[in-house]
Amino acid sequence: MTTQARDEIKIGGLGASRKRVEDNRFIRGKGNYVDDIVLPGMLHMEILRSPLAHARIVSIDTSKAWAIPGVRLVLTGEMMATRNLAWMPTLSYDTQAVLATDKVRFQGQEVACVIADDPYIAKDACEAIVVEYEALPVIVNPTQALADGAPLIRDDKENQHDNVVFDWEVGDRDGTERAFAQADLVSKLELHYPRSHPSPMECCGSIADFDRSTSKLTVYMTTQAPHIIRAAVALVAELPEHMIRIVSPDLGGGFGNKVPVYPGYVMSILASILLERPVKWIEDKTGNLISTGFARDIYLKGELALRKDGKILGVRMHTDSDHGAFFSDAQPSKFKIGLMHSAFSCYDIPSAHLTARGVYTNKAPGGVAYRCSFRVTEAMYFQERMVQAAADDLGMDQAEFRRRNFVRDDDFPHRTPFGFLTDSGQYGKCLQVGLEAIGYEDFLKQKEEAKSRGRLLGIGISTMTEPLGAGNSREYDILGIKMFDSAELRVHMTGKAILRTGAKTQGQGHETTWAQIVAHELGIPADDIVVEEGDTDTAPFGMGTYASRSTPVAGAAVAMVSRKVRAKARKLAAHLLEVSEEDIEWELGRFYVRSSPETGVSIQDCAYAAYSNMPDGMEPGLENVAYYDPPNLTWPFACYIATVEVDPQTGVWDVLRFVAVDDCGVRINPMVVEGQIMGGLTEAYAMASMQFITFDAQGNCIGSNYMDYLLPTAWETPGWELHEVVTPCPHHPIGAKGIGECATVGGPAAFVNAVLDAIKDTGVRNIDMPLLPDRVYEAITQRHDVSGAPPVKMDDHD
Ligand code: MCN
Ligand code: CUM
Repeated sequence: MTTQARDEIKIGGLGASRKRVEDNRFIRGKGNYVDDIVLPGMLHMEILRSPLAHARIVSIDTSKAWAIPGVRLVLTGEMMATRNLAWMPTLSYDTQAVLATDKVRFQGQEVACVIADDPYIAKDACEAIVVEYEALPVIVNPTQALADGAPLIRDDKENQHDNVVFDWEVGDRDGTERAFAQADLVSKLELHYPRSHPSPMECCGSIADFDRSTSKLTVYMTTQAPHIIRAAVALVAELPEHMIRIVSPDLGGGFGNKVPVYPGYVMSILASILLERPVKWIEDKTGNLISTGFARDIYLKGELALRKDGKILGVRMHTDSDHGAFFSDAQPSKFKIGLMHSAFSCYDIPSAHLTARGVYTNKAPGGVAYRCSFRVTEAMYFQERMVQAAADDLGMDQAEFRRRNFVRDDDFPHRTPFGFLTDSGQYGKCLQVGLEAIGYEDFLKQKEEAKSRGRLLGIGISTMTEPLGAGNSREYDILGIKMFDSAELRVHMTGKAILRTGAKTQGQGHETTWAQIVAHELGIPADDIVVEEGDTDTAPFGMGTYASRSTPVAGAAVAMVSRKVRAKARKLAAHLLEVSEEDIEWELGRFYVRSSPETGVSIQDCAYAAYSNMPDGMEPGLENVAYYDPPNLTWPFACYIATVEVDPQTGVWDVLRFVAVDDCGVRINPMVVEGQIMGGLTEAYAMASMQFITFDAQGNCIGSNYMDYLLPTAWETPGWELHEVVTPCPHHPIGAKGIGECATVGGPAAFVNAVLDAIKDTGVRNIDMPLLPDRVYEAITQRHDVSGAPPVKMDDHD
């Protein structure tokens, strides 16, 4: 029989490198970002921020600000307190000041805000506010926070008598101790993963619009999780949920920065309710860099118990994480240090134990997330740095050491040392593809040869599997709300369709890729499907986009809702073809009679029939909704290999080549996947080589603008050589795994391992990121480890 099925690639189905439909408006300058939205009668809000990192507020005099023509409202913490809004709950069961009342606890903290006719008046009025501070001693790292007699940062909290946020542990303490007792060798490493900032091009902002006549509150805002915001506003501000509409329009990048709830959102909402006018708040770049969504800032200590033949017997880890003044990490509520314990998941290790301690410091809230599935970036960086150090300590080839310890292809499902369940992967194969692509053996020879001429070449490998796709509602929730997602599909009479999900694209291309899943399931051309996300009045409930959960969870819901629609279309087809449903077969885009394959109807015929010719008793229309609760996380795998040359005279290092082998299961859109990998690797390179955001001893944030906090341009960025391996996810309806964060998670260790490999003869075990030339030079010439932990004395190396 000759099939009449639609050609899947031609209709933009699974595997088609379809051009991103959203780019049609972006490259024409027709994107619709929060700041593009102008409402009638709209006022503007600006925030006054604290210049000091730790100080008691003696007084705030707003009289001069009120006197400026065009000023409509000046808000202080005291006024917020009368509405019970001076403090708000965080996503990690802590509280965070909306506007400071008693003290300021980090530089850049919100102290007051002004709402005025235009943003310039509001800014001038902020400057007219007089705040008298009484400076307090400042804490900028865990050592200071934990020292005897350290000043108490969170004296607002009853029962908080020190600066410890949590003390937490996971794993098997006794079993791990036994493993270490049996070890031939123990390999140790200590390092600091520095603070970094997601720094999307678009800063945060909101427009709150409260309409007294309808009691409806509409908020346009930069959020990756609009439904969570709606729930938070309903619960915290005690407004009825059906009267709240959160709209997240086009986002100019998120990278995790747009997950938390920020004071600016809350203040614009309260101001709009008080003034009964729309109030717009648009953050500036410095405001974004100093006060929102920092990531990392964690001290890691680790030990691997090793057998002489290279087998890893056990792993012990301790982390001290710096959370800033408020514990506002966005993470599943069970886990205090996110999914840090996903470390070493790709290796077959009998026992592991992790202790984690979090502390408050006088810095902006940190640890939120930046292209990491809840601390996974730190976990994998640490893992791969430790693996390389251990191979060196054993005197074993680093590729061989990994190979010996990888979980084998036939050993799935596999329980990881900390108790996760991984379900699929071909780790050895990915590594092999990478080694062949980089020409491993040849490079090692070249390296030896270069050494004899005084040149320093190095090769760094990073291999990892990471947990992407937070869900499965048994184990994952945020503030008690279970992690699942949803999709709603409505097929119109002519076979065109609209799809909505509970996720929210920030640049990942959901408008393109979700339509491809529908095309794959229903044979409706992707161009005939419009995708909408981000409006809580129309989208079904979902937990939003972070932890690369969209494909694993919302994407699965898209497949499932398409299947529900197909099941109904099958009934319509049976009716049209006048046969019973059992006699109907499906091929892409078409139902046909099994005994007579030429006799069939298209999915579009069925859609028309759903509105014009349905069988007696059938509910009209062709639409459905699916809520999807994934059985497990998805576990993509990646192998990244960098080769570098280090200049011993200056410490400058260049990337010679970079090979990436990614296995994210079935790829919906290979071009979009490659874009995700290239972007992620660029961010990884930035962290490894140049991004530097730190704090001096007074808690001043150094790196509060793009002159100091560097983003790599096309000029500095190395070329990426991409390869793929496909191991379908066994539980995802189309076999896909997440990809959005892999390269940022796994990338940094490849660069750092490569530089340390190049200078291995110095005996240096660690240089903290970023590997600035002066740090590398110091390591080469002084032959000691180089720490980047704050406060960094800027003139140290003169
Ligand atoms: N995809 C695919 N095939 C797969 C997996 C994914 O074609 N097997 C496609 C998806 O359809 C989607 C994209 O790749 O268009 C990323 O999918 P996924 O891995 O599910 O990640 P999310 O969509 O959930 O995106 C979140 C992730 C995170 S958490 C951060 S942080 C990050 C990232 O995506 N922020 C980004 N990538 C970003 N890319 C851009 N441009 N902007 C951001 O802010
Ligand atoms: Cu961890 S940043 Mo992303 O999950 O939004």
